[in-house]
Amino acid sequence: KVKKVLTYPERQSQCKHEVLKRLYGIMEEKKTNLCFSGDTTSFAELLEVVEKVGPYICILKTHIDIITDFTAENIHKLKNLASKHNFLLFEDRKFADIGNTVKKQYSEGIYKISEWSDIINAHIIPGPGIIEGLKSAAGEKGLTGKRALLLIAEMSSKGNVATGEYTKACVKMAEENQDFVVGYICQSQLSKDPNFIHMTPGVKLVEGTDSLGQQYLTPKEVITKRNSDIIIVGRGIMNSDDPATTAATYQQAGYDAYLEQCS
Ligand code: BMP
Repeated sequence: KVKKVLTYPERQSQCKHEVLKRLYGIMEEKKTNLCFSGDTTSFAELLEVVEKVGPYICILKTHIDIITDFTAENIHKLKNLASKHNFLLFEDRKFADIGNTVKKQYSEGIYKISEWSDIINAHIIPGPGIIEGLKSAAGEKGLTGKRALLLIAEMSSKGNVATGEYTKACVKMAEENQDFVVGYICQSQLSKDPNFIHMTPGVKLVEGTDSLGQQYLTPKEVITKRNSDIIIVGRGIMNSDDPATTAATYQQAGYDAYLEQCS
């Protein structure tokens, strides 16, 4: 039987970006390809649930702008949880403006995302200037190599237009900016190059939809059929009665699927 994907240690040694090397290291050590999307409007609740699911995840994805009780002190607590449980922070800001604007959105304002989020993402609608702008903001804070960008190549929602030529243009832009772009938000594998990781949202233990266009695939489908690398799970964990046990279930499902892929 031919192995379909490289193992995490193989990818870690073959990729160039420091953030990606760290991520593969965490995935191997903690045996997890689970990213938890902590989509709550309460920072207090976010900290509480992350304390529980921290041991099972390699990344915490946030939507910092939905939080009503934002404080720098809470960011400090979140960073401490990330160190304690060894996971990366990914602010799902979906930047989508010209370079000069996103540069400020990334580093300034209330949230100062570049100061705490290891990973961010962006739409490619504005062209490569968006990548340059974000990269220069990280550079000005002395964070070159410590911050990385994912490009949104495909989406999970019904009727989205990130398909075909758009997705191809996204792959091209990623390949031309490997010093900062480390992968994709996508629905299936777009590249076999270990310098690019694939993260897939729209994941639940049972396939289905929500009432606002979200479409769900299972961890097994995402990892073994679509050859993605990371499963992103929000409500599947957040709305469960026991987030820790549920996160462990997703971790196991995702990791078993990976083992099946690389054995
Ligand atoms: P949930 O598992 O609760 O449906 O959450 C999915 C998360 O992933 C949300 O935070 C959403 O903003 C994000 N997301 C998505 O659902 N589809 C995409 O194509 C891109 C996303 O970032």
